[in-house]
Amino acid sequence: MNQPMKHPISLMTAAALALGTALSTAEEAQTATKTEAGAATKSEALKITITGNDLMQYDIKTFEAKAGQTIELTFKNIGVLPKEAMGHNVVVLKAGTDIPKFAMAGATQREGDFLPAEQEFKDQMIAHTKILGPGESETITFTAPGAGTYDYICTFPGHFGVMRGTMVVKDK
Ligand SMILES: [Cu+2]
Repeated sequence: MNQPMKHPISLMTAAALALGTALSTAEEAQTATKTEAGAATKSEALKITITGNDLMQYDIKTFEAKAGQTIELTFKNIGVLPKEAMGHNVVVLKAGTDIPKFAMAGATQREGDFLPAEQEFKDQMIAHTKILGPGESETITFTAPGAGTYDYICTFPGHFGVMRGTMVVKDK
């Protein structure tokens, strides 16, 4: 080992360490921002906006909430096709709901926002919007249930296969 080599290496090490510190500080800052934005305290309402389009796509396919938290969910149909052909809703279901069975029961209910009429299916809904046409939006407010994973679907006939997402509820 000769002396002159030592110096540049230790400089590089110092630079790498400094860079590492800067990076981890940036990461921490990012995490803190995320926490403030996404995981509000239990008493604070979670405001979330989901859109649906003419390709039968929700833009938000999963979101997180806390048990007992108030959720203000705004759903917007951003498509242009007529409501009769491409209407959408958001129906949040209880855990364990048989989705195909539920959606089939709703598919015949054109006058009832494609929501099942039978009580056994009504009991499986946590919250729902109406069927919305192009440019329409609706905000619904409900309380996040206990910790678990809950599906939400669009019950317009033929949509539930692709138009679905999950609400993940955590205890803390
Ligand atoms: Cu739909």
